[in-house]
Amino acid sequence: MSKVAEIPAVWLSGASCSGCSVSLLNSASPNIKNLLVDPVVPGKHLNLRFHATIMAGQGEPVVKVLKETSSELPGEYLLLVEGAVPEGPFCAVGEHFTMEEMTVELARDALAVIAVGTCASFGGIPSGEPNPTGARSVREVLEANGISKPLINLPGCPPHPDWLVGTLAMVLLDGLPGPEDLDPALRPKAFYGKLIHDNCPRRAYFDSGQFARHPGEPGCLYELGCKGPMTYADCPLRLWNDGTNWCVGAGSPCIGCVEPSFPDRFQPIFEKIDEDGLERFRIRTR
Ligand code: FSX
Ligand code: SF4
Repeated sequence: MSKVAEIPAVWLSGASCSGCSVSLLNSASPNIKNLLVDPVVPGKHLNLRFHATIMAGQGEPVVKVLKETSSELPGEYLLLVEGAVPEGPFCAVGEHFTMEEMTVELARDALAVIAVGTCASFGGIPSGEPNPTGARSVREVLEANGISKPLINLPGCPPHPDWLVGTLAMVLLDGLPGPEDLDPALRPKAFYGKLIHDNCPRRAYFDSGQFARHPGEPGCLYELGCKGPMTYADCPLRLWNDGTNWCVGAGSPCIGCVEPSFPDRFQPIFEKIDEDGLERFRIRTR
């Protein structure tokens, strides 16, 4: 029987709602059992050594696994982080380490870091104004600590499971993505390369000036706060919940959850973005 290579991975959870984990658990193909137990791609299996929400173990023994991963497998493991990273005492891993310390320690010796979700990628909701815990994105924490590890951002509040599973499959098949595979916000272009607005089934309404005035009405949802014209993701093509539907398809404006501007610059969610919001969006974007 041919040998299956084990790719070690550890998953840290910072300031978040755990929706990123829940979204991953909803992965349809492969399902979560396939992902954790079977080879993700032929000959390569992901060995998830630590994930606080889904592992059976607890207490000191599992924190030991985390520490051993960095000391015994330097340069070999993937570090996945969900949630933003608050300042010292506001978030802990086990009883003796802050989220910040553990993120820095594990990132230093990782093969690469994957920020799962908008909170980890850009700060997201936990770092929204006034940000009392000083929560930062993984990128900010790495930069502040002089760590220049390969970093992939997979935003979304939460991210589509395919974006993570597909990225893991790409890494296992072809190795780490090159700069040409990522956009300036370090998102894989394969999933975040297209503007929502350009693939929206309501686009003809927008072009002909037919705007819905109330949720549930036909028409373009721009006047109801849709951020599709500023948001890059493949939701209208991929759909969610195993191809069932997506936000705009269900009558809700796109809230722009994959963008660095989310949530502060895209608020109020259900109001048309004003000129000030548009300008701030233009400044930070491509
Ligand atoms: Fe953040 Fe993840 Fe939003 Fe929640 O855990 S990206 S709050 S859906 O889920 O970190
Ligand atoms: Fe664009 Fe949103 Fe209107 Fe769709 S509903 S056409 S994404 S503004």
